Amino acid sequence: MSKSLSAAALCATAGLALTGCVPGSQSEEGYVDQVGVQLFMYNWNSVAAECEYLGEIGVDWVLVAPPQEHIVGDNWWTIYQPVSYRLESRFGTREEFAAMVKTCGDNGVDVIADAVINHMANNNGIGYAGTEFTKYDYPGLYALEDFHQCDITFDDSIQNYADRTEVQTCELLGLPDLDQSRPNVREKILGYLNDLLSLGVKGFRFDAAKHMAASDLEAIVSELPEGTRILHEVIRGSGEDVQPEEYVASGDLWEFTYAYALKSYLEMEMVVPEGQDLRYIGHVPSESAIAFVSNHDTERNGKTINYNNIVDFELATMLMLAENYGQPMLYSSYAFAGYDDGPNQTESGVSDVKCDANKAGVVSPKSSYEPGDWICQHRFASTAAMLKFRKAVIGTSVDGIYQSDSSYGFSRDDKGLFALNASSTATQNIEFETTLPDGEYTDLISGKKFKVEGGKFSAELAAKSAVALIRG
Ligand code: AAO
Repeated sequence: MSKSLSAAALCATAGLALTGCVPGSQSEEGYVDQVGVQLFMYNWNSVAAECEYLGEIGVDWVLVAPPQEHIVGDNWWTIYQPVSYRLESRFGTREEFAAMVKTCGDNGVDVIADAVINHMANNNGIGYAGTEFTKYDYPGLYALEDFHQCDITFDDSIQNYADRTEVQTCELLGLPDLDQSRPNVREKILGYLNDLLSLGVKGFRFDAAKHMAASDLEAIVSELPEGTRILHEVIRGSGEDVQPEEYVASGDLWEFTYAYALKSYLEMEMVVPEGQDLRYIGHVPSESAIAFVSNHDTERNGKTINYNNIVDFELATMLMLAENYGQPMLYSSYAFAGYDDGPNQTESGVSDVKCDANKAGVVSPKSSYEPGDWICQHRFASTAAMLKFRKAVIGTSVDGIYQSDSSYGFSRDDKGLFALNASSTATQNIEFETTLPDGEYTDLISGKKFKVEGGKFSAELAAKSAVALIRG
């Protein structure tokens, strides 16, 4: 059954007032021509092993997990509790990390490291590399005075996300909150980031950026070498005082609203609301936005499509790559039974990733996965096809938007055309005017030929399928 949501309903889905929904603008500035991938929980040797393929299909950067020493345990989220800035973790040693950065660089893939600089571990104990610590005391790094003691909430942890002071000085999930306005804290953070840069890392995802004052992050970033990439994680929250746009001055931003909208469109088998298109769903200006289908938090909290609906995951990824909003980030991960479940690991750390690839390096999507399976979404044939499409249409605009029933399509000037049918049951006969000149075109997804005649494109689209045409 096809359903359609109004633009206002979509914005409400994303937790926003309609007035907050502004067009994203495509610009030649920034990194909009690039495509990244988050390889979640891949150990360093496994990231290195994937970089040759990533380079071949045209992925520009890979986001790797936080590399610093963390608390011990099987849960995936141990890596978000730093104990020290030693590069020794369940993903490998400092040497393995450095070798991975080099291999990826040799294949034209930049490494961006997830930097957890908002807080330290909420625990007492011995870290993965053997560092002894207690909450608020991490030997050689930070002591009690380096942390905020907010004294606003009953347990010092954030209760009210609408309150800026609480969000930025109380503890996120009870994690001891570093005070980034202190010279000692800035110096230690910069020491860590510069150490990673010295190994060839090209940039950072600032984890929990919302919980650090934008001005403190600007001060830290201004001390880093020019050209260091910064990607802020600031989840847009309705009615919250701290909004993503505050951080644009010092880096790019994940646009969560875009990912939520993709889920709505595809799962509800609907077209994009009349008069709207996906470019109007992202709020952060296109040149500063990271568009994505899913990430490691949202694939667990139900806000975005995950591998359990692999058909929609694939279609959403295709649509994102066909569009021109922001810089797309692909996502690749493992199957899990419960929220906390980490990937398979042995005493020597997270097990190597094994993608069930054919000779061409391609992995086929499966209708179901066992916990612990690596999905290897980045190796789906449709992703490689869409990266080719993206390359062929780079710099063109999205125009001639077609919306009907469950189908949605558009042209990319005189270079390409993309169309999809979101219905899970019905074949759709589509026909629309296109800016493509008359002639024969190849669908990069199926390899089939299609014609544009009399300025119109027409096709029969099977349920849950897409075409991506370029000339030839
Ligand atoms: C673990 C345990 C906890 C324990 C803690 C300390 O699970 O029970 O208290 O240890 O002992 C990860 C895991 C956590 C784990 C943590 C530390 O996710 O489970 O805690 O490691 O090991 C907020 C932050 C955002 C953060 C997110 C999880 O703003 O930065 O919470 N994400 C990053 C990482 C994440 C990591 C951390 C930070 C910590 O990506 O993996 O945690 O390093 C609203 C707010 C958001 C808020 C969310 C969730 O979002 O706006 O700011 O994110 O709620 O609380 C709509 C709404 C929007 C809402 C969103 C999501 O969009 O409009 O307002 O839905 O519901």
